[in-house]
Amino acid sequence: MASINLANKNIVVVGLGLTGLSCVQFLLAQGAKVTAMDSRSALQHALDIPVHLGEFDAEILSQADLIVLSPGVSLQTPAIQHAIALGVNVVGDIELFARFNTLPLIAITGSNGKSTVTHLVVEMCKASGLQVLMGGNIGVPALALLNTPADIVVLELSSFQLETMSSLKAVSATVLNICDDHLDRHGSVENYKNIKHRIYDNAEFVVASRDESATQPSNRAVNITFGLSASEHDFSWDNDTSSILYQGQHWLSSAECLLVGAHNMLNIQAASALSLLAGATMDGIKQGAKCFAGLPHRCQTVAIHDHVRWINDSKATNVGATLAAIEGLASTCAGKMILIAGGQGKGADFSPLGLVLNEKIDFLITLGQDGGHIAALKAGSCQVTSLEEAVSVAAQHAQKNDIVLLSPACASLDMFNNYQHRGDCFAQAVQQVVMQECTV
Ligand code: UMA
Ligand code: ADP
Repeated sequence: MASINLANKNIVVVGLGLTGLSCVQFLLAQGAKVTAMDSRSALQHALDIPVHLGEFDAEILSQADLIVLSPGVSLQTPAIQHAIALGVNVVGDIELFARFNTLPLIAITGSNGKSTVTHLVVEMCKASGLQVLMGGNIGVPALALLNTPADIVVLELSSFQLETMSSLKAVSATVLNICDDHLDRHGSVENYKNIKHRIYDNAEFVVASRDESATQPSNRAVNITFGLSASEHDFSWDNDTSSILYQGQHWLSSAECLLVGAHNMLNIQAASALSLLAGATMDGIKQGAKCFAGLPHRCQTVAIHDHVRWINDSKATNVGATLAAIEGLASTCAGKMILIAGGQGKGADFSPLGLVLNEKIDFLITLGQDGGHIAALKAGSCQVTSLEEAVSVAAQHAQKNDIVLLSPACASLDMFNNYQHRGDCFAQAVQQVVMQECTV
């Protein structure tokens, strides 16, 4: 895709978080005339450009040559829609990145597993001797990666970022899975899926799940599939030997990997396919898969006390992630499964949790804005008002060989700054319970 001449263009950057700041820096370097906006009236900044705080100024937006929208700001915001109606072009940072990037790119999206697969791909490429850059939704704005020498860029992309992007050209791209998420922003799961599929538009190679048709593009073939079902050609899973197969042959046993759970075996398969198609070696891919121990707040054991395992899966911010955690852990649990869930549901339908809550969870504790909707799915569940109380109730019920799992199926923002804060509070509350018990 052609880069664009931004010199002397009147460009408004909306949202001054990580993305907005990276856009301002990039656009100024391109010689653009940059104005910024943010709804936070008390925002502190040191920018030497006009900055409008508080309600978005529709007049300024409608006179822009281009609006660069942060992913956290909805395209449906009335002042943005007004500007679009008047013919102003609106893009996100990933569109700007796509226009200026010159490196081969691996692009990853999906409802769950994005960060895990992104890190796996980075490890696999590095172990193959490639110099790798990583960014996107993972916390490093994509534009900050431009002009850094490397062999390949790996981007984690959210639906918010894909919604304002049309030119990305990946070597290999995937939609890992689709479940209800961000429906408060995207309206319907169909619209959410279509936005995710933009990642395939100009991709050279496509990686998708064999077992989940919603991940497969409708207008082109998938180059390598992954899945738990059998496949003679691609990556697959052999339950009898607990190993990943490639083209029907044993490739990597789960016992050789630090990651655990069926969902992570899928993540390894997807990352392997993406890396292979982008030029990584089979040896490097295998080495990367073996050495990656997983990320904090994703099915992370934070304490084992009196033979009770406490697991922090705070990053499970939607139903699909919680289902994957319960399915993955229940098979390893010799005692009872106690689940702590709830928070901000983002408009999701919780009913897919019903069966698993009743078959695999022995005791359910809920909290937060939408905790009541989850509690309603299982008789005898307990609703609490804080995470500390949830941990204390769990401690009263837990016995030898039990697992206490925080896997909320919801966003954290009703009670915490973010999922990391929620996970840290959980780990702290668990430590307090453990210490109290040790001193009794
Ligand atoms: N803002 C407004 N008006 C609004 C909404 C936001 O002015 O209506 C302002 C806020 O006051 C704030 C700024 O916008 O000053 C925040 O911008 P942002 O929400 O777009 O966040 P960034 O700091 O730019 O971070 C974003 C991603 N955040 C979101 O998409 C919400 C980060 O993903 C990403 O790491 C970063 O860009 C770099 O690419 C985080 C995330 O939560 C991890 N992503 C969501 C997820 O994974 O579920 C999609
Ligand atoms: P994302 O970046 O998409 O949020 P993460 O890798 O951070 O994904 O994992 C988020 C949550 O989803 C964690 O709770 C994790 O246990 C769960 N998860 C990871 N991979 C998968 C998968 N392939 N399918 C379902 N859930 C998953």
